Amino acid sequence: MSFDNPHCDGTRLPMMTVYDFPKGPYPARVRIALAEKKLQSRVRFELVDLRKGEHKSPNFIATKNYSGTLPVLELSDGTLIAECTAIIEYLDNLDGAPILTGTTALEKGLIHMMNKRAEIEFLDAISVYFHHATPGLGPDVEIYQNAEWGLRQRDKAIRGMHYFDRVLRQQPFVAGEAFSMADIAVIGGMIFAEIVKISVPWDCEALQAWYARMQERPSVQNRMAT
Ligand code: GTS
Repeated sequence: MSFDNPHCDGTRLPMMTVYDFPKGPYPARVRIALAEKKLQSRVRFELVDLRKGEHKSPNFIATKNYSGTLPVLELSDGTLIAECTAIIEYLDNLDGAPILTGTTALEKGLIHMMNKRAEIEFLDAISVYFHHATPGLGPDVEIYQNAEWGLRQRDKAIRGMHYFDRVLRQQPFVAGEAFSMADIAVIGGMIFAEIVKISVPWDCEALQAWYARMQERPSVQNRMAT
């Protein structure tokens, strides 16, 4: 166990490692959560180069994440937590004062529903489009592609944008009245949409206005600073 970072009260807290690809939309979710929780000084980032397929190497799959995806959080005792939602849940509850995942039963239920919906209907759909209907990570990494499936997922993601636009016409944040990990998941989708050049439909004004507000948050703006 390493205790590298002096805490403000002089105590030393154990460091965590994030296996990361800084420009990636999924790693961005964890970077934003770390900043919202002011935990950046508790982590070191270790680059896993997706373009070289390092996340699909037998060693990475055997020792870090069976699913062969990023990000992965490694605790100082070697415990591994993969999946953005699980990582954010852990980080948010570390200090016993969650601000991203809800405190009441109702908040938790709504946040988890909208977070999952953001993944299924938007972010994951764009990811499938990227890997199947564009060159993706290149021929050495993309060993199976199905362009028709990818294009269907692009259409699904655009429908998802219209859905979140309707949601955001009714309420200021994706899961209600407060910023949460569900907003972070939709931000991940917006980042991925920019990368693959899927434009936000012109009539999704509430989604655009919400994203402009999100981009003003220091956690979103400075997510690649570390
Ligand atoms: N369900 C996973 C999660 O929520 O963590 C998905 C993670 C994921 O797809 N991560 C991307 C990945 O590893 C990283 S990035 O595209 O955002 O940079 N993709 C590589 C691949 O081959 O799927």
